[in-house]
Amino acid sequence: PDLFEAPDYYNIDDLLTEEHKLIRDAARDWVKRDVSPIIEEAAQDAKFPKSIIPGLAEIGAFGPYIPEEYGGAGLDQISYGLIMQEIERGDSGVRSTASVQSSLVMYPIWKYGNEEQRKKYLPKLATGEWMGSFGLTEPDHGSNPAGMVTNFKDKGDHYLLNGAKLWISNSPFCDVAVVWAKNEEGRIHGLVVERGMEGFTTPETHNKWSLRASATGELIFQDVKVPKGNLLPNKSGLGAPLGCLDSARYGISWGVIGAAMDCYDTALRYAKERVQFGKPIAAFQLQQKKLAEMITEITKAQLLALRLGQLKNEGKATSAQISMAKRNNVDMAIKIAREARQMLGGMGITGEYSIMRHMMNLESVITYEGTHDIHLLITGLDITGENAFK
Ligand code: TGC
Ligand code: FAD
Repeated sequence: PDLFEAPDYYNIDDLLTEEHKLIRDAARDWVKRDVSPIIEEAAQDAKFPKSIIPGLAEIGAFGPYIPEEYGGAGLDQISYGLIMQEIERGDSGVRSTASVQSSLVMYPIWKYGNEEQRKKYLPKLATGEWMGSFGLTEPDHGSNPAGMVTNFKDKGDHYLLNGAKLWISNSPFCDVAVVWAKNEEGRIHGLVVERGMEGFTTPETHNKWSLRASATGELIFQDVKVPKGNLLPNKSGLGAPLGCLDSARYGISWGVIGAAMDCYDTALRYAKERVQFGKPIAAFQLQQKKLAEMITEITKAQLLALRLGQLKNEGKATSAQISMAKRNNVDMAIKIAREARQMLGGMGITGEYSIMRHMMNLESVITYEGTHDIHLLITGLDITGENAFK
């Protein structure tokens, strides 16, 4: 099939460096070649396509901004965003795998780990030889992770970990999991749990209608003996996992632009070709309204993400600014997917086109990494000083 173009209505490319464009184009080419042709079948079969792991590593999707000395790509935040955009043009589930590996597994090991931990884990995670997962959410604690009950006790030469995490991306095949748990004083710490540790299991969650090409599951800990050297020593408290989320949410604010662009491209092309009542449906005002609003919203989202990327590069982006971009851009993408799907009529519900898959995927994206409502309340707290969570 004729694969995507990239709408750039406000010449945003002129604001990118040559390096940004090279990195973006390499990711785009790889997605066209290695993801788009296989992703529909993977989603229909509800299987994560493991064959794409080396390709993800090659385009720098595992640890784009992690320094090269640890195997990362050593790129800036805008490059990270552009890579996420191109991957999610293919599929949000594939982008999820990259987000988790980079921002939720490599980032905490890099930022909160010691040198020994960085050297042990980061290079293997960067090549995809080891895949990681991130365990924060629990069956009874989703939006409110502070209430978590997963805990560890100091047993002298090791920790004893007990509890369970639910809705964990990559869990069924992960080699390592960064797990957030409370110590005996109730303080939250990150622990690196490795597959093979006795009492650690990762059952898969089946029957999802969303992110079907991404494997989701549980992390269950029954008296797991975790070596003391696996505790991330340099940061504790809820702020530690929330710091990782800031990085992943930022990547999502770019990623979903890719999904929206793919829906828009597809709907525009279809509308020009599909003839009803003697003219292409693109000639009808109602269809033009949909397309005009889509490109307007994509353009606004691009500018928001780019400015946020500049702030991140300068170390100035606040968590509340990141929440605003995640919330706005995911909402933009899901609305575009819903409108674009209607524009394809009956064809829109089939796997011949990517739109319905994007639409269903985005139902997860609007829920994970902080729901639409939670991000609104973060903005509300930031502008009023009143905390609606407490
Ligand atoms: P609160 O009292 O506000 O804060 C506790 C401590 O954390 C600090 N903090 C942050 N630090 C870094 N980054 C942030 N974004 C931070 N937000 C807060 C804060 O300063 C404080 O530090 P200290 O030193 O004073 O202790 O915490 P709260 O319990 O009231 O909760 C606030 C709330 C609701 C915003 C937070 O719990 C939240 O964001 N909830 C949503 C949960 C969530 O997003 N879960 C995501 C799980 S991972 C996932 O979904 C992966 S999907 C796969 C993929 O990415 O593709
Ligand atoms: P709940 O917190 O129970 O929320 C239910 C509803 O109540 C939501 O609409 C919410 O907005 C609303 N609500 C909650 N609190 C408030 C409030 N104070 N005010 C107003 N409304 C409120 N987690 C991980 O740790 N790691 C992962 O890798 C991961 N991957 C995921 C992959 C998928 C496919 C999915 C679906 C989820 C994943 N998650 C992961 C979990 C995700 O982060 C949670 O689902 C999300 O944080 C919401 O938690 P919950 O599902 O328990 O919903």
